[in-house]
Amino acid sequence: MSDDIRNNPPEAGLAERAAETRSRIEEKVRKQFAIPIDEATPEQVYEAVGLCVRDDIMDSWITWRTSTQRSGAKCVIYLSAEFLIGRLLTNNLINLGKYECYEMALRELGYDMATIEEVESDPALGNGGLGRLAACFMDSLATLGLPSMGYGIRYEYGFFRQEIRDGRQVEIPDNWAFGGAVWETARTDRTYEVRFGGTVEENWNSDGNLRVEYRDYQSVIAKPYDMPVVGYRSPYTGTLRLWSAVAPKQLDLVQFNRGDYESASADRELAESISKVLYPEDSHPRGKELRLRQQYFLVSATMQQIVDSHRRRNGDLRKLPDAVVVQINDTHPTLAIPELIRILIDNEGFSWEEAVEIAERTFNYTNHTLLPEALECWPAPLMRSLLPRIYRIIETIDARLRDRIWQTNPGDADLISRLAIIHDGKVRMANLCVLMSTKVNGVSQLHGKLLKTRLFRDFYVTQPEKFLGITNGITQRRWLAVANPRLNSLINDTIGEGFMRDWTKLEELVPYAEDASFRQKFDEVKRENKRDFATWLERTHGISIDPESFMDVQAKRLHEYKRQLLKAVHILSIYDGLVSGRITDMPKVSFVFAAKAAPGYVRAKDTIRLINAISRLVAGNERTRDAMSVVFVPNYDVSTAQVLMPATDLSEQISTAGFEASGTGNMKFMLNGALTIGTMDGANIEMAEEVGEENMFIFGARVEEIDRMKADHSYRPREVAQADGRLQKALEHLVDGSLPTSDNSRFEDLYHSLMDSDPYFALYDFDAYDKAFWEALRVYGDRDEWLRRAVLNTARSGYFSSDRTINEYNEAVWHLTPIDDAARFDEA
Ligand code: 26V
Repeated sequence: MSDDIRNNPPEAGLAERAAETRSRIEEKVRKQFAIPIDEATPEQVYEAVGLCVRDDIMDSWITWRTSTQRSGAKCVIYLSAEFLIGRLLTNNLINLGKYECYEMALRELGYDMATIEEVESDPALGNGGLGRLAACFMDSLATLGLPSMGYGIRYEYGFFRQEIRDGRQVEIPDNWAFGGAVWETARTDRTYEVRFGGTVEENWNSDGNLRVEYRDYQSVIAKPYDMPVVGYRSPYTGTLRLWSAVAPKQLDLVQFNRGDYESASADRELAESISKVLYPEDSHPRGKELRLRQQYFLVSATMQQIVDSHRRRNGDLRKLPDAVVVQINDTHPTLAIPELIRILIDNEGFSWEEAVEIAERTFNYTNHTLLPEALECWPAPLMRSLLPRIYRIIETIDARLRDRIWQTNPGDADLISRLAIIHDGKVRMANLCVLMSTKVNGVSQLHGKLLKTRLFRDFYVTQPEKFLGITNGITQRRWLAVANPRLNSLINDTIGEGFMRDWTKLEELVPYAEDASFRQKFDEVKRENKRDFATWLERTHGISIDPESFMDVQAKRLHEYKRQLLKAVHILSIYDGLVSGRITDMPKVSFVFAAKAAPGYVRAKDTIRLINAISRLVAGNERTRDAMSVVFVPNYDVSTAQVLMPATDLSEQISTAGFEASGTGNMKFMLNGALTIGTMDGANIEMAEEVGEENMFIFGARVEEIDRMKADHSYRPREVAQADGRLQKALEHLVDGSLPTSDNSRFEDLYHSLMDSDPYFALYDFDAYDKAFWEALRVYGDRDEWLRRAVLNTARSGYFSSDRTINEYNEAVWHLTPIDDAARFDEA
């Protein structure tokens, strides 16, 4: 990456600073590895550079941490089982304003920045949208100077690495920490004990206080690792604290002394397995005991620490909600609520009413999905035996809720069964969250509305003020400055650098959509990004792609509701059209997919197999191979997204209306100048409001239409297929043996899922999709018109900055004072 394209023109003093940085890097290599720099490997140089950057961060981190703590400013705790942070070196350098300096220093040492950047492992501590959102939020919180801490789990193995063998997904363990440790600081001084199992005994003292005794429990020690979160040119540095599970020391000793070596090591293994691996599912929670252990481990350590620090600093735990607000990221951290109640009652002597009141004022809950199968429910017996005290507290919450409903709606047993926390032998985590939170939000306007009218309707009726929609966002630092330096500097050269800190500035680009010379430059950026992507794809995966072709990209988790299958069947119809001669003048198109499937989700994995078979089919036919190609990019992760999105022409956002809560990939593509082909779902609706429907390719059934078909069971997919010759023919490929697979297997299950039930209305929307697709290609043929729309998409994407999102959370939910102001208060 050359100097001039990573924003900031070279300034006076750069050479001096680079020279100083260079000697610091050399010194680090000597001290760290006992070698001179010219003997260092890229890995060693990466580590030395990382440690230098870390040194640059430390002072501001310490200063701001202590000054926020002392000022007593209210702080948000973002509690999440996932933080999909991606690589940190470039991001931190850009946010610090030191990218050019380090790049120059490295160049003088004979290294190029791109090589060093790629040494860093990409910590995949999340599954998809929900985890990446948490990372974007941390960036915005730090940039906006809002006092914040993220709390999560330091999984030893993150989301699996995906390889494609014989067209199938193979999962490989991902040991990210190897090489990623540069950014962490272990805080051995701040460990907490988390207890599982055993029995609890509740006794009332003579003074009328409850004494709860825990016996025969297993202990696990939670050890925190802190990572600095560097804000963009912000004096504030936030913290991400990830807990790692270790076995308590005395565990070995007691049992070893008894000569019970086997159970000593079994217990140790059980304890340490808690933070071993991220569950690679995001819509079929499987009720696994280890997952419940993970959840409680995260929230118990976090809540103990929060109460502890508050007690030390403020003394009065009644004031906790004035000092701390907790945001629960989906239901995974729900147990934080009963855990806080437990700590307040059992350790701090609060009454039930006081403890519940404090908890209700402390927590807020974000829901990320409407899929019924993704709603977490834990078997009551499992929770009772693993977390006896927590289960008792949930039972009490549930009993009191039932009493209240019985009083307000006497005899309405149905209402009770819908609202209850414990029902049918299961603990419903979402109901617990909604009941106990101050605010409950969806992640787009549509999603917020659907929470009120569907999922939480019964709660909404009695507490409408609780519910809101806050549309997701993405950080422009990572998704433009880091991922697309060319477009970033074109924008900087045109309207100045203000956009990095002020999302409203981007719309100053709007008039440039009419400026032919600007469009030309915009086009050139896209072309070069496509070449970079093609080079990267060849180098990393040995896959070739024509950088001059139209890039049509669907990149996201693999799920039926996201309808990769609709796209795949449509590609088959194009194949047929080219072979039969029905389609003649089509620009060369590369259909690019990137997606990981949950290891146990058979239909999703089958869809990957299908896409790869189509890829071979197309490449094997001389009438199609030069007109199109189908590329499956393996191992979709944050780093892949960073090279793929800037190179995309057409972004596929084609979920069944009413199923995609928001989407955030859609926003990243938009920011990077892709046009969207999409349904009126999630945040697509708001994208259309921002850029205008005429600058997108909107198609397909709306929520109301889908709802109607679901209600009256009127949809007959087979009839839809039979009425459309092209669709019928395309579908036949799945079962007629024409698709090349290594074992001659076919795709009967996928075929029947579409023909017999098609729960996500893929065939229903096929024709509308087809028309929208050809319209997109038609517009692409008109270069000026396409570019005009592409520029407008970038220019109108500012609204989707996570800075806007975080400001909305702050105004509606958290009520924090930005640190600059708080610091001023402190001085006064
Ligand atoms: C569920 C489970 C179940 C148990 C195993 C681990 C696990 C991990 C995650 C989930 C929930 C996934 C929900 C999710 O990622 N939703 C996505 O959230 C994005 C951010 O709000 C949003 O843009 C996407 O539309 C939504 O699908």
